[in-house]
Amino acid sequence: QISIRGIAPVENVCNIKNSFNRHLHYTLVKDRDVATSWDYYEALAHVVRDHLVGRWIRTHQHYYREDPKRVYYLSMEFYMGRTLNNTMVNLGLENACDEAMYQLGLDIEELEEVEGDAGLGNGGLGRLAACFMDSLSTLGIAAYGYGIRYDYGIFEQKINNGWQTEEPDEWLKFGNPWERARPEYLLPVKFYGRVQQSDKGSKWVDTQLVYAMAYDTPIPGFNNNTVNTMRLWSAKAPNSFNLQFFNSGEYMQAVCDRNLAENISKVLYPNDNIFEGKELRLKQEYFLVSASLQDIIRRYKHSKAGREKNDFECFPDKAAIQLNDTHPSLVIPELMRLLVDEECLAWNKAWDIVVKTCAYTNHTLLPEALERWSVALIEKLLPRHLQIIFAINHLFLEQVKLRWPGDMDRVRRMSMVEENGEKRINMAFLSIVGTHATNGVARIHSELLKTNVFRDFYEMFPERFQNKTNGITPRRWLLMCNPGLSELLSTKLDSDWTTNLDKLQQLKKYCNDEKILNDLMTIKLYNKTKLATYLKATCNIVVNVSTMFDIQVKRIHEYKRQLLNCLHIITMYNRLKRKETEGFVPRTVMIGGKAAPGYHVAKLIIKLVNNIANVVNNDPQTSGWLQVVFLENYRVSLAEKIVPAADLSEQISTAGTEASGTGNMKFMLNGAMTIGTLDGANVEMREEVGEDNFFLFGMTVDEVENIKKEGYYSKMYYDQNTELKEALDQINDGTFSPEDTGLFRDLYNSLVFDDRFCLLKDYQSYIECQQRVNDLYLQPLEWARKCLLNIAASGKFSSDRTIVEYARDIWGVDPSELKLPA
Ligand code: DL6
Repeated sequence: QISIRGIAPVENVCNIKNSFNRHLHYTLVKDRDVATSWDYYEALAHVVRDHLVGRWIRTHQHYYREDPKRVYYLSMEFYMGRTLNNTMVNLGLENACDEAMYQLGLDIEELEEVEGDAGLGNGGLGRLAACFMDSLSTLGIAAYGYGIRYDYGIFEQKINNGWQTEEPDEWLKFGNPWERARPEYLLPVKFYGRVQQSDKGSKWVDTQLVYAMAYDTPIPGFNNNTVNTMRLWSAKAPNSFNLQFFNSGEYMQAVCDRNLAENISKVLYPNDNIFEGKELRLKQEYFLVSASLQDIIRRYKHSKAGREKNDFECFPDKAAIQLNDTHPSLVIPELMRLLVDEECLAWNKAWDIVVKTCAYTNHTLLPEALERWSVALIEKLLPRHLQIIFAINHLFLEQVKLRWPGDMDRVRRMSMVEENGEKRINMAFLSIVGTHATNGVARIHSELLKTNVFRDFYEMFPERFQNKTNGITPRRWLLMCNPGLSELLSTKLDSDWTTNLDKLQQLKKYCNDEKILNDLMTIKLYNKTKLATYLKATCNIVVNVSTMFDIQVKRIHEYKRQLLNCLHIITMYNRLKRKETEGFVPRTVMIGGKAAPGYHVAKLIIKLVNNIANVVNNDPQTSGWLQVVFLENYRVSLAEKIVPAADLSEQISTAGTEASGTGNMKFMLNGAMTIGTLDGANVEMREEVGEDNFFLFGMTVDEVENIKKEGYYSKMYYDQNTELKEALDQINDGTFSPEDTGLFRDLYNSLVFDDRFCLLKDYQSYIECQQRVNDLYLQPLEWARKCLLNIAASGKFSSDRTIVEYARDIWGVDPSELKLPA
């Protein structure tokens, strides 16, 4: 395989070597006799970072001078993964660094492997934020990401005897060369206390104080010298924390208790699509909101516009705040509090500013994921905010009454304050009312927002509802992770295809070019071999690269239906046991993903996959035909190895449950075929590539709705389908758990007697579709042709396209093609 890394100018290589040696010596205080691989990685990271600094400063000088409207992306998660390779790619330093390391007797790929992932996210929502940061910089938009610098990111998953166990993610253990702490800018964040009412207004008093300390990470654009900032907040106790202990002489106690305040940014909540309702999480959300808004307002007041006008009149013209799900939705009452209580604006004026400035992205329809905070908890932690939320709700419901006089049921349905059972605030309702735009993340999802969960709100504010189909950054998810394919594309397409991904369409004309189809298959085989080598080296798993790599990697969740995949594996296994091998394509099925630590069913699913693997992989009768692999500790850096190696991508959620999915796009871009339902972005992927080039199965959203309305009895499908019954009975009878025959009974019962996500109904259609996958794989050229067509049709799913749409339709800013000086 030829590398796309070209030839670097000699002087650059020389400079990099000098700089590397200087950092090893002065920054790391090591020589080559004692340096560890981490030292080498860190020295190289500093070399690369040095190239960022000038661009970073100049970008912000440029923003200060030009005073463009700023875009603020507030997110509780930024799932960044590794930084070194991405920075080299975006700055065009890859070749020179590669050569310099080579000349120093080091292997750059080995150094890259030393870096741990910045795992400050759970899954799709956090990774989307990371892709957006890359696109915002690449598009020259004056954007800032605001989040929390968790000391511990998403846990490390270990598999012990088939079970998931969690270990803390100590990502900061050796330091983080990419961030810059700003201890000089501590911002105060208040909690608890009470509200003092007087004729001068409301005052929040007797509060507990915590400081937010900024850590800045540079976000370079691709080849445009723009470097934006991701600012993450870390909690610091003030010196006055627990003053009563200091005063009473309990110095040790007082110092130890500083931890209580600093725990706010200690650890990421490891839930994906599940709302837990814990006080510490609410503290985290407010911590992000309060610190970020203070920073945003400070920047506005110091900007040209803020200084000239000296009021908030043009604040919405100068700042757009995007809420990544409802997690930062306290922005709405907090900005009201700042404008009304602190800046003394009239309520209506302030409300107008809040609505014009903020916008909300919804990422899920699952009821268990929607944030509904207990009123009692908000009252305790943020008493003034609760008053403000009540006032917002009151004024809003007055509008509802005016618009639909006498429709009290509608008023009850639309109240942000839920009164049945424990009183709760529905944060999605607050977010729709307090912003000028609400968007879903794929067309089908955005439609469902309007017709299902938020139907009343759509009727009230139809103009606020939009769609912004998700995307992924082609820099990380193609250029960086698949150099072989990138090189092939670069020889066939216009050179700017990485920033104009629609140009992948130009590939279409090669769909019958056998040479190119063969090249494509050679690249795939190379990527499969690389993954195989990695699996052997890291987990001692041997896989056969001439089998079909059938891959499902994503968080483990019932709605994503990893169990449907299991039913297919068991069905294949049973057929092989019956010697039905004719025309059977040997497969390696790989499943990976983390389960939320408190989600018992998800953890049981992981155990089942591992136990099935145990049985199938040790059966000499099926050996060579079928292998099952559970991929431990699935994360961004592992995805970068898996995605380019996939033949088949499994996107098999029940229609109407996956808001978008973004893994599906990564596989498509890297030339895998998709087997999937009409759910999330699958719908648009299929539309782009054409129905002949997508393996579709399962019910549509309407069919799911209807079958549920009519009364869905999954047991009927179990009774009627012998292969399905056989597989389920095996799960139940201990075939896969001989040491504890009842182990999977709960899984069996939930499928046969409840089956919330309709696996049994979709089983037959899935199995038949998998047969079509099998049959196509028997025709390698035809398979390759469809893979090529998938790559060619994936341009829409660049996050650059997504961000251009946000910029135009929601934020009112223009991308800039200006290349800043290096
Ligand atoms: O929009 C990013 C991503 C989607 O691609 C996934 O389909 C969706 O499940 C995920 N949603 C969440 C919701 N979390 N909460 N709350 O992670 O968003």
